Amino acid sequence: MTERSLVLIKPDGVQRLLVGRVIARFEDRGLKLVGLKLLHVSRELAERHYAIHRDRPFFAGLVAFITSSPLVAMAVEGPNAIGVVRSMVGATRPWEAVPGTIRGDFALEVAQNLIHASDGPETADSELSLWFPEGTLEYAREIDRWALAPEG
Ligand code: D4T
Repeated sequence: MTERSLVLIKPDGVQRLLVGRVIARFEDRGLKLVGLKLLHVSRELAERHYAIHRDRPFFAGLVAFITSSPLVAMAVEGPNAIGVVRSMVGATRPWEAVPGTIRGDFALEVAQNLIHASDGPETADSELSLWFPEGTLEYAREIDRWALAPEG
């Protein structure tokens, strides 16, 4: 099933010069980039994105962190993209993330865990509308006749 997922490379990823390497992992896997931008997030957008954590003790720190410096927002598409991306990202607590995952290879702290990815279809839909209100792209890639099963 073709899905779309929102991925954020958080400010620590941009500051640590890891943007290209993280994007390359998704490209290497075969996922299609259908949205990509660098932005300095407003407090309002950060609070809406993390609304589910509003009552958690780490909420204020989380919003402060994600608004502290630019981040990269991207939309990726592919078969079972939501689960595939989550498994590539690794566990929320980086010390539990398996080596080979993005957090398992590049992160140590939960507050600076480098990356966010949608955790289910409903979340993906609402996050994509929040971060890409202008919509995402549709286009064909020549490589897909080698990387993906034919439709139908
Ligand atoms: P995000 O949403 O950033 O992709 O992370 P996860 O989906 O993997 O995990 P989450 O929603 O449970 O956490 C959101 C965000 O909060 C930070 N955090 C989390 C924190 O600073 N302290 C904590 O104890 C937890 C659980 C890290 C990610």
